[in-house]
Amino acid sequence: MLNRRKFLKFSALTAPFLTAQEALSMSEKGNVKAIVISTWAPNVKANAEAWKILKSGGRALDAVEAGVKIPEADPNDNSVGYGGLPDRDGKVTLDACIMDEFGNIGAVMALENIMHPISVARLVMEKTPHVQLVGKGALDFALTHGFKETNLLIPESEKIWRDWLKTSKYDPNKTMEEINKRMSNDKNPQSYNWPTPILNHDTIGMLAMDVNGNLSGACTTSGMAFKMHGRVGDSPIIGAGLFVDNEIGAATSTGVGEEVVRMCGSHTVVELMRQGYSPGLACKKAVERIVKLRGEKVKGLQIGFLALNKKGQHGGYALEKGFNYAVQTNMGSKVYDAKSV
Ligand code: SD4
Repeated sequence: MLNRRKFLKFSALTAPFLTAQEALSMSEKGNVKAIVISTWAPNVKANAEAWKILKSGGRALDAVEAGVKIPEADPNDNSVGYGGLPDRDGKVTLDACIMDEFGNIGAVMALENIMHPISVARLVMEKTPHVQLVGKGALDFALTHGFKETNLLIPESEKIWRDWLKTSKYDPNKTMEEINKRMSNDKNPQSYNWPTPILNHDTIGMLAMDVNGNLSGACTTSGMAFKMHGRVGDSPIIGAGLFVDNEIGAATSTGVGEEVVRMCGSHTVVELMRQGYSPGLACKKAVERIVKLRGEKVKGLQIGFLALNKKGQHGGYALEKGFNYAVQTNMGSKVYDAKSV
């Protein structure tokens, strides 16, 4: 398990002008330098995998696919892929999407039993005339292309789901709080073998720019724990959970997807960057738009945006405290705390 404190933390500044932090990944003369950024601190591991490709001159698209496969296969990440918390029927259903510098897109939604939904999403993009496949159709497509079925529900997730069934209350705000409370009363909390407190929001949204200055992004998740079977959030929806415009920048989101879908979150962030806002300020403006629209309804919910522009500047902003993100450049790996409303 990653010790988050091992990493230097910086405050995510969001001034409209270029901040020291946002300048970090730019070269002095404005030459393109590769960079990869991901939602949530534990994804330094995902960034490191993506970086292997970027540093050897590889394509951003290949980097983001390889990068997000790390949490997809990690049972310690309870919001992504294998080990993800199930829906209320006890099924782990996965959502993922990918977008490249040419505007090519692919997504899968409510996909079951496949360890790497991001690779299926990429195949949807590259091998079909469509951009999205859902449920059984997505599974059949994956199997046709050689993916193997795996049971993604690990015993720890199943135990937490069975515990949740006792009350069956769906409240994205409180679900994890209640589980964590119960776990701390558990005589043998280590039986979960998970980091505590358990989070409901380790979805990975990854954005990368390669040495040629091209942008790509990927987003993959098991979605909100104990969601209705068949529910799809923001993560696999291009424009909501992810958006890339190779002229401007890229953005991704994490948190309660319903609120992000409502205002086409990631697309909004990219459009704000087009208007001249820095990545951090664009994310802030998007969060403020949600607050203006929804007011009390989003009180206590977490929603976080992360953005990268063509200059390699990055920034994030969230509704609630606690959102952080990981950055990897040739200057190393860092974790930043994003500011919040
Ligand atoms: C969703 N946005 O399904 C996702 C959840 C999330 O970390 O970000 N979890 O709504």
